[in-house]
Amino acid sequence: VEASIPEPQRAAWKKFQATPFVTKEDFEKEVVRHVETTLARSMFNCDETAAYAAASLAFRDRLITEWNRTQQRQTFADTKRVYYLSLEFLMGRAFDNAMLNVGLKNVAKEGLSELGFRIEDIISQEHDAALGNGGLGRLAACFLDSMASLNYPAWGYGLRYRYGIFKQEIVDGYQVEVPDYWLDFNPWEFPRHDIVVDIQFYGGVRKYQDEHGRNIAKWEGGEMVKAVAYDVPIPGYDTPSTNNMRLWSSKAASGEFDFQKFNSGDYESSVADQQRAETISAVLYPNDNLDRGKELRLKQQYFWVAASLYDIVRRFKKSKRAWSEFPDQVAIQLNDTHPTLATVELQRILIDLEGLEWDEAWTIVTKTFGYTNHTVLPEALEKWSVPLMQNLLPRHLQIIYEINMYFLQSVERKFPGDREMLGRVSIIEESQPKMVRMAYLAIVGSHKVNGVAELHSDLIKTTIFKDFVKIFGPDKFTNVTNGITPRRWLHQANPRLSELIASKTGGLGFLKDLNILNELEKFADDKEFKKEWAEIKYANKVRLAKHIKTTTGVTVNPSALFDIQVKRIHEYKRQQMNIFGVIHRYLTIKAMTAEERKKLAPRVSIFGGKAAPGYWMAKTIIHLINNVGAKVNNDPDIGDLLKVIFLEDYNVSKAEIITPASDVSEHISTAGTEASGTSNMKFVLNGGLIIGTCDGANIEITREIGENNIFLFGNLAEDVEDLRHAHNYGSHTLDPDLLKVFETIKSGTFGDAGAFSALTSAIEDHGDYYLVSDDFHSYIQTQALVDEAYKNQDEWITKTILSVARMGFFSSDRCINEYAEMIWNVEPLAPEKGETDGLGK
Ligand code: H53
Repeated sequence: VEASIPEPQRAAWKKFQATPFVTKEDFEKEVVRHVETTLARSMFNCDETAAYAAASLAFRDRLITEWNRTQQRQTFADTKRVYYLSLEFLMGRAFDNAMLNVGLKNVAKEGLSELGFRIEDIISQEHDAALGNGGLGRLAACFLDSMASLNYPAWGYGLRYRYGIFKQEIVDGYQVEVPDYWLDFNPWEFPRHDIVVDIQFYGGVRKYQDEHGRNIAKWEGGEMVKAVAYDVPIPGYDTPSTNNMRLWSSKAASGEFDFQKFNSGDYESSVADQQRAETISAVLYPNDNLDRGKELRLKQQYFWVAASLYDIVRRFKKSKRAWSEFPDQVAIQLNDTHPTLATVELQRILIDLEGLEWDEAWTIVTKTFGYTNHTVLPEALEKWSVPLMQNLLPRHLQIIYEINMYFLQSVERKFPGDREMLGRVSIIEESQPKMVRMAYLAIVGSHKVNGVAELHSDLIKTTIFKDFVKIFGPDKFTNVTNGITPRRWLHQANPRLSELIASKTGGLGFLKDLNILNELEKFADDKEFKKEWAEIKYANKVRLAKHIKTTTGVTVNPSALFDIQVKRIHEYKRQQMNIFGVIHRYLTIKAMTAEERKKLAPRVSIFGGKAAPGYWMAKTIIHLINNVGAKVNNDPDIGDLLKVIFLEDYNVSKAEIITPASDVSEHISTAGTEASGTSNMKFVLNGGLIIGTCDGANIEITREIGENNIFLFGNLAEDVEDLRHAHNYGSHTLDPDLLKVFETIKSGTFGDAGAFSALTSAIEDHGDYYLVSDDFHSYIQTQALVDEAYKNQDEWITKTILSVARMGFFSSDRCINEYAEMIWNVEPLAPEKGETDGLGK
């Protein structure tokens, strides 16, 4: 407030306030200004990198002006805000998205052209912001886009990793990890050196009574680290609303470095302090769906959560409201259990720092938080060792014990004498060492818990969280099926398809209300329309074929059926089943007569995805795919009938090229293991069909688009447990076709046979946990159905049109509205028409 300009002088501010450019000329002026002043270059040394930098800065200035107005509007309106806490935001590129969302891509295109550049070349200069592993991080990014586009007052809070997810290189068929140093030049962030929070670690707790006889707990000593805010503007589509993603970066509390130590000759330790602090936000852990319990990860979690809550609480306190109103002003969503310590931290702030009573504080906490669960995989459920937490966060551990005590007392009241129940639901697992079960803590600390697809939300209620449904009642548990933003995943990735749809549905309105796609149904048999539709798919396949050629050297035929599986490499996602199927196809073709071969639809099997660096089995799958490719692609007897491609370094910007080019994509996880999946939605929205299991969102996609338009196969989730039991305790006979594939691998057809023994023996000798053998036959049969169906192009195209027409449900706008209504209780705050600043003047 003190920094506020007094009323008489505000007129000058208003007169000279920044005005976002709208014309091509103004844009060009801004670009040239940035080249000549910000970058200190000129027209004589402006390459594409510099042009990208200047054009982005021009848009950044524009965004930040709207950002300021949006924040002022929200502050003046003083309504409830949402805070989305996520350790991952897999944003991809920002420039193209910014141009499209503010509706100035054509202006920029023409402006850049007049300055001597092609916009595509400029867009491709940008390094992906890859602060995430896979689905969870990309979902957070889609949610930010939707929240801004729907005018919700919402902030994302995350960590500003110096290194995002590693870059993947394939060397001799093996994955090699290369660091992703992405911050070299990032025009999309604003450092806020004035927004700095002190974060405490280690130390101890002193308990005493104050002069009023109240019990006080004081967390003292230990280590201090600074959290510095970096803000990234998030522009909404077709609205001036521009939200904020605030990322925290760690810095040594003592400043840059300790000159005293330095001067006294202790150079090494003066740098070490600084480095230890900066390590906290240095790197994104590269595991997807796997918890490894590393101390630095816990440090990251607390660092981020404590800084974010300090910020949120500070903002709330400015309004001078009573604490009881906190949940009316603040909704915090926990994206998975990673930010669960936030519930404990808020409780600590309220009781230790603000002097509230335990019960009053805990009521505020539980009303504030919502928790989204994204997995049932046991290896992904976070647990922290009690000794580790005792050391790093002694006060928080005490509070967790107290939360648990009150919780268990309430369970005891509800289920008197049920000691087993108490053991099962306790937040503390009585193991050696004891562990804090973060999912249980998140449930107890939130008012709503949601899964991310119907099957998944049902599963968590009947399996991992069954007891909690009995304790809290079923209403605490709900479902919000995931979605994707049509702005990036249709309009940006597939501009021609978007244009065609716009020409038939009366403009780009479908990007704001995806149900408008429904109007395409009437063109499902329209000859002219189908022709254009097919031409666009073909062009997208040509684009991908070019990418394949330049990155792998392999020539693929764009008329072949493109069969794509791109996602993190994981045994549960079953890329191994896919590559075994490819080998089976190879063997089948080899055994075919020339006549039979003529009838076969040529196929390109395309894979992409990263393996966690420590996940040996996943790396072996990548190795096998590459070796199969090397063999098949060079077999003159096979020619165009089959090609096998592994695309290096799958990421968001590559997904924008890959997704529009599929005929079929594979979503073939063991039933009950993939919580939702979101790439399935992207592929269908871009006019590709799916081969998939009855898992995650595949089920709802089927419900929406109709079972004639999807290739489903395999065992159902409800049968998985029995099958696993039979593998281990009954007789386990393997599929004969699969055994032939194994024989071929073992004979050395794809190089060193020993290299792949872990893959085959997981199935032959170790119980086939992911049911590859059980599903293999139906997988192969369904692939044959795909072959047959693809031959009838006319029907195939109709299927893809009908599917796209029925995908409205999977917009992330629908999800966000559901969260807003069911969980957050927040309303959008739309800018008024003609509004020019936050004062409404
Ligand atoms: O979250 C996606 C789901 C997907 C699920 C994924 C996910 C991660 O990427 C990482 C950790 C985790 O617990 C879950 O695997 O099924 O679509 C978004 O909800």
